[in-house]
Amino acid sequence: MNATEERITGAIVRSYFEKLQQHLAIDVAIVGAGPSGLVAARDLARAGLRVALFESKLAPGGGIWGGGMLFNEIVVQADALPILDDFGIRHRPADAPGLHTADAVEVASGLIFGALQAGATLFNAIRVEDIVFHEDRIAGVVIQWTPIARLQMHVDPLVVMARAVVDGTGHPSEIVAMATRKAGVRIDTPTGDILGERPMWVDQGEASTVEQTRRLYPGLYACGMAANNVGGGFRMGPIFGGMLKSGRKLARLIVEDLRD
Ligand code: 48H
Repeated sequence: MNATEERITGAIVRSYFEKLQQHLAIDVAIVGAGPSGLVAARDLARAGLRVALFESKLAPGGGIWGGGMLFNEIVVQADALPILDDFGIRHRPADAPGLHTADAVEVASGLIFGALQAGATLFNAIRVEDIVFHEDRIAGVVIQWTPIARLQMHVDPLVVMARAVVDGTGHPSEIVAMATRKAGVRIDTPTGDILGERPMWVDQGEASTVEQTRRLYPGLYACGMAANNVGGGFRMGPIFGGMLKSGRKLARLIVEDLRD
């Protein structure tokens, strides 16, 4: 009979290995588990697609947790409340027409739980450090443990192949930057390149976040602040309706594209 210690380790190793092995070639790889990526992951998983989120931090949730300047409340517009409702996340009317508040910790944990319960798989503490580029198509992500990247250890990465790769990395749009800088591809913007985020203008930024959520190149999509940065939109601060709606729109687009 094995000692309990050995059985615990064995259970974790076998279970994680199985999870990883089932996600070496998937339908959708979402890079970044912020609000837009988490909403997209839930909708895509519910549509029956095999979805994995890769999050470089230990805790998924991106910029939700801190609310506005560490006041851990966020604001959501009325038209995005159905998305919070789908996750069972509570909200309250704010003392301002059309605006509601929600506890940032409940939103972050609720979105994470909802995405996983729907069937998406989340790999945390894993950083996407490169993309796979095959004959004019983004075909997967190159992954590495975050601590290895942080310590700058010379360790080669592994690869996950995906029919769709989503840049959900927030402000820097890291994955689209890799596509334009390293693969040299021209993406679907007026210049063929990333236009860059503009200063704060809430209404404009919220609208453009959703508008700019789209396919940028075969196999490559962006959502949330990454989409906004790519499309040259304004920033909007701690209001999250645009991020939630961006995730929902992205999932719909990918479901349509992958059906073809
Ligand atoms: C793996 C990575 C990598 C990588 C980054 O920024 P996020 O919260 O994402 P969004 O776009 O869904 O939400 C944006 C929102 O939080 C926000 O910042 C707003 C509304 N700002 C307004 C304003 O005016 O400032 O999350 C992105 C996630 C993070 O958790 C990163 O750790 C992760 O992506 N990430 N994960 N590999 N290479 N790069």
